[in-house]
Order: sequence, then C-alpha cells, then structure tokens
Amino acid sequence: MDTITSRFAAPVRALPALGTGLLCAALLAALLLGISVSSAEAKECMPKIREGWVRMPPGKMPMAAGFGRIVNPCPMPATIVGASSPSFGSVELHETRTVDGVSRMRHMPELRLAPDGAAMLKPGGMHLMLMQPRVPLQPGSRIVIELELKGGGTLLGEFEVRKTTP
Ligand SMILES: [Cu+2]
Repeated sequence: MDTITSRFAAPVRALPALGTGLLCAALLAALLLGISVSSAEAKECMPKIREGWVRMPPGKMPMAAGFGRIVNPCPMPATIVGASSPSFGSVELHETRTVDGVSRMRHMPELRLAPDGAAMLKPGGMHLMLMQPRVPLQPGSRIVIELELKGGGTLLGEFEVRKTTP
C-alpha cells in the first residue's frame, strides 16, 4: 500500500517543481524583455564633467575656450550633441588639428563617449568654443556650461576662469 501511495505521490510532488520552473521562466522572460528597466537605470547613470576650466582670452578677444574631462562611468555609451551656457551667446564643441603646420579648428557635431570611457578637452585638442560673451570674464569666477546628450538629458559643468594653463 505504501508503494502505491508513493507512486501516486510522485507526480503530485513533481507539480510544485514544474510550477517553480514556470515561474523561473516567467522571471527570465521578464528580465530578457526588461528593456524599460535597464533604460531607467541608464537614465540614472550620467556622464560627468570634471576639472572644468576656461582660459582667459588674451586682450579683448570675443571668444574663449573651455577645457576639462568628460567621464562616462555608465555601462552605456553616451553622445554629446550640443552645448550652451548662460554666460555666452553660442557654445560649440571644437577640435584643433594641425594640418600642414597650420593649426585649424573644426566644429565637432558630436562627441561619443564609450561605456566607461572619457574625453579630454585640453589646449591644442578638443575644446568648448565659447562665443559672444554676455559678461566680462574674471579670473577665479565660475561659468556654467551645459552639454546636451543625444536622446535627451543635459550635463551641467562648472568651469573656473583661469589666466593660464594650470
Ligand atoms: Cu575653437
């Protein structure tokens, strides 16, 4: 009698196990399809502007350059597609290149940051071209520059005005 009971009991015991398996499959599917979950996490992770500074232009030049480091600590790539500042009428991302011994600047329509990557903005390389100043630049003062990210979102950076390269 005992043997028969256990024979019948076996499939019954198997049912909860099957149920757990289905639940696991459902969870796995939710994880695999959980694109909304991962993008919500990605939105919380944002690139950051570090050690921002603005070089005081010589004399009364109507433009200045902003430098610093843009770091992307996120597992997703990020692309900077624009820049602005309350202190300037126009801000552009530029790259300086020496072609045939002549230093030239070119407007960069976008700057891509790899996951866990960084971009260095420094004299002689990439920089933020700050044009049409709305206020006179003072050494030691701070300027806010906003970088626009592809797909929405902005990065706020503080840039200290300095007379020379640190
Ligand atoms: Cu420039």
